[in-house]
Amino acid sequence: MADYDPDNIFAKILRGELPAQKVYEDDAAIAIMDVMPQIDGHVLVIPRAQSRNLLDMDAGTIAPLFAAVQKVARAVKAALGAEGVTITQFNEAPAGQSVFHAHVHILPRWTDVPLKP
Ligand code: DGP
Repeated sequence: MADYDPDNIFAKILRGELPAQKVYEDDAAIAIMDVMPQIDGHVLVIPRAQSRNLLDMDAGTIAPLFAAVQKVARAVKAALGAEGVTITQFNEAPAGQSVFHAHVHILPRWTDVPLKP
């Protein structure tokens, strides 16, 4: 696996060098609105720790990251009146990863609302 590159977009957002619509933060992670949402309310949870994806993440980063994911998913579901929540996470380009700082997608879901292609 390639090394972590500190010049990726999410690292720049974490450092405050690029803007983002931040909806949550704690000591371990931030949550921002996705700029290319697959559905209204699409949020990304991004650990502050420098990991390329889940595969190189320290064990100590995983628990607080997924605690934040659960908190944000519950809040998104309640705020938008969603019927469910899809949570996805991609590891390396062939698996669909395009930004190489770890992140988790939170997608509120409704029975009759498909994801955008
Ligand atoms: P992926 O690496 O495929 O898991 O998806 C990366 C996601 O990040 C994709 O849904 C689009 C989103 N994204 C890319 N650039 C930016 C950005 O500059 N700001 C925000 N908020 N989201 C971004």
